[in-house]
Amino acid sequence: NITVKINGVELEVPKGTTVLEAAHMAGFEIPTLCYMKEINEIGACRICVTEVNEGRGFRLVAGCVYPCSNNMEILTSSPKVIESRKRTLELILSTHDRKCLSCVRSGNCELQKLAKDYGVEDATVYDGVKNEYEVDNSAPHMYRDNNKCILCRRCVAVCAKTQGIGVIGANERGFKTYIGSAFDMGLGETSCVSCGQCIAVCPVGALSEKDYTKEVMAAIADPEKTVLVQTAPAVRAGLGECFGNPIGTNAEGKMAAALRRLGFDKVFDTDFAADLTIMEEATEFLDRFSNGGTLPLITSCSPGWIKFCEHYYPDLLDHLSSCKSPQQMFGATAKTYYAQKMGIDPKNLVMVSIMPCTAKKFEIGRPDQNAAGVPDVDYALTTRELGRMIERAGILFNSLPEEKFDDPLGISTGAAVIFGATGGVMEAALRTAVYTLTGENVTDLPEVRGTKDIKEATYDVAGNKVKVIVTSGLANARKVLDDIRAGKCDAQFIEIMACPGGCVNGGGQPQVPMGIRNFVDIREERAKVLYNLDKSMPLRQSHENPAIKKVYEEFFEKPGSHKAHEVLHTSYVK
Ligand code: HC0
Ligand code: SF4
Repeated sequence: NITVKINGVELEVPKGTTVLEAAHMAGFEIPTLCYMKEINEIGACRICVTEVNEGRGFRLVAGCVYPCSNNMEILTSSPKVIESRKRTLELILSTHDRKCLSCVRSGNCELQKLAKDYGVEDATVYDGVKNEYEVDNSAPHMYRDNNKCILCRRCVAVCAKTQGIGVIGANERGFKTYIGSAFDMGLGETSCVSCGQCIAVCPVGALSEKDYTKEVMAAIADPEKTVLVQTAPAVRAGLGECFGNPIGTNAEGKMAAALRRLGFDKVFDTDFAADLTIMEEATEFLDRFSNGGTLPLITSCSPGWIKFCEHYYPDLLDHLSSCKSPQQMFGATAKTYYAQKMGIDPKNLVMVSIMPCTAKKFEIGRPDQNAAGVPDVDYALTTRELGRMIERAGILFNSLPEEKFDDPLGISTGAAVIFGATGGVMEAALRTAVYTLTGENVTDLPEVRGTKDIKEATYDVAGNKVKVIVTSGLANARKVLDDIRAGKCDAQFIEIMACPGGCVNGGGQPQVPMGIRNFVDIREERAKVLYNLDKSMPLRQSHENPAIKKVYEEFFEKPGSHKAHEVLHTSYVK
């Protein structure tokens, strides 16, 4: 260990600790714009400059990458530091669009906060020539407005390193530098998988999802339409953050209340369809397992992962489960079974889903997702879009009562709610597969939980060895897929989610400032909400869901039936 003195506070830190980390340990935040721990350590934005003295007088260094040395003195907010950071901000703002009034990030923009904190009263001091960019809206899920980009390269790093995709990078040089795709293609022409991880880490309003809140409000106001809403498991673990609640707040009850007050005719839960997915997917797994089908079977509910597989591993498509995702199963069931039951023409039924995900916007437009002859789902909004709708409607979220979902498509089990965390789909599927084979109810399977990059476990089920692998984040998925390709994978069942940590950390979840993300594992905090909900529920196995039993009795007959295949399954594009 070495000793450092930070703003007069003496502290022992391990060798190799950066100035930024040491300051954090001592209770001081050093602001950053580009720095992402282990992902983007480029010391480029210069917002983290800090004064250090290593015996030869104080000088400014980039705190995010500069290592502490023994007896170093550190000043994190001296007049010189403040002045330097302020000048850097003025320079960044001199080429920035500054349309902050209505910017989608106004209020949680990291640049706006720093401009306020550092008293940048005149953002025009360094104004001169400005580059002007056209907004890229070619992708199905998002737009890029480089007029607001500050060249921090967080998006570039997350796309290349966390997701192993790398479809964005810096084009041109010097003052002309801008972030885009190779050959200046629109993002929609590249192999972008719509995961939205780039949006989740953007500090400003340069990247954002395509917003369909106006269209949804118009549908609600249309007396001809019955508007149903479903909410993904992970949304309840993130939505509270939009209203100032701590990371890891369970917002389920207030969310249901808010949706009702927004005017949705029925407030349903994607969790119902997650249970339905388990019935279908566990059946598919057991069928492949006992009848020599293609193994390992790989889960198919994460549309960013599906697109990734189609683009990069088309030779492995036979491994994918044919199950539609719960979002799509929900829409398909609502527009067939529920519409029939209620005597509503599916054409007048509008299905809105609230998702922690931006790839769901792409998924709703995929072919073969129209069980009733109309799209299974009409609008997929992100958690953030729902947050904006609630705010715009003047609903006081934090004072809402806790309400419940509507029947029957709001009934679910603990197995469904854990879908939103990495390993959850696997755990839920195993609960039902084990029951089917042995008649035993198992609940907690800790081996597949948690945020380790690649998790493996082997279970003994009725005398059969079943090996499973769970991974999330597409760079991790590549490793598993390369093993399958090389014939080196001996697992029978694999769960893959596109976003690291699963849907709780989806590209549509509330943005958390990097100053917090670098020190708090948001994947874990949000996942806890889901595992606690699971534990608290009376039913924790998909096959015990009474509404699921009923929908099979009245409509699908049994899992894997002809009818189920027509409505709930799909195919993929090589
Ligand atoms: Fe997920 Fe889903 S769990 S992908 O991660 O399977 O988005 O939360 O809604 O569809 O249920 C996202 C989350 C879902 C789906 C479910 C699955
Ligand atoms: Fe890369 Fe995902 Fe962003 Fe597409 S959406 S550019 S794949 S990080």
